[in-house]
Amino acid sequence: MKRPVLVKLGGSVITFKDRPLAANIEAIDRISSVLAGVSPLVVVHGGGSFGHYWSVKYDMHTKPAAYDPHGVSVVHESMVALNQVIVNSMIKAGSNPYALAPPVFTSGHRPLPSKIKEIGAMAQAGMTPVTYGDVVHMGGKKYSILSGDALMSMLARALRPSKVIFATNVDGIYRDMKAKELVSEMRPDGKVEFSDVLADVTGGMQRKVREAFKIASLGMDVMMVNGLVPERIAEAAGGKTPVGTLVRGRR
Ligand code: IP8
Repeated sequence: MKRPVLVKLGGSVITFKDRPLAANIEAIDRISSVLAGVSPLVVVHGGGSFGHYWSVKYDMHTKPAAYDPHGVSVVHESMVALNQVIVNSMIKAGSNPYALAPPVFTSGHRPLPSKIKEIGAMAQAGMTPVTYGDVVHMGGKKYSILSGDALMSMLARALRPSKVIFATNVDGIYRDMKAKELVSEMRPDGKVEFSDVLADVTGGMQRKVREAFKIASLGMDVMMVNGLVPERIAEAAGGKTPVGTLVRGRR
């Protein structure tokens, strides 16, 4: 059995973060072409100017609370809409994507192990499960934003992918933000400077790095690459080390 590749497409790659509800179709299509050559594969995507735009408008966060129910609908539907763009692009590129909203395999923020196993089985059988950050029910009137980065850790823990790739709109982790000095390799306990990094509703780059460290601590290598140069995703998926930051899995 070949272990799957797990890829997160960050919102900064698949949408224009400074323009509400604007998908970066060109970037999505280019990434889809690359992903069509990767199998088995599981894809997670972020919210960018869809989910994050509405989460800010409705003041919704990762903290479980009784948020405006209308906001819950709007945020969720915006993610479904973005997911449709991605899935349709993947179909056009020749992949067999299968969209799964997080509540199919989670209860609140907790994984449903038998359901995640099915995701693995689907990937083995030639489908590409595609899930995304979303707003999820936490019980009663409470809801919470579950980020795609948190889903990455959850899926990595259960599926033990051969490669874990985070695609963002930057080349990787920088040692020094001002000098833009890229860290090509680091351990999950390495120091990272965050001062200049803007956080979004779910924590932006800081959360990504935290989740990458978590996954690396479980023994898997994590590659952070620039998704606007999709060949780097292909190289990382194919076992090469492209321009980017490799967070070495703890052995
Ligand atoms: O972009 C959050 O997912 P992320 C999705 O992976 C929403 O943090 C609904 C804001």
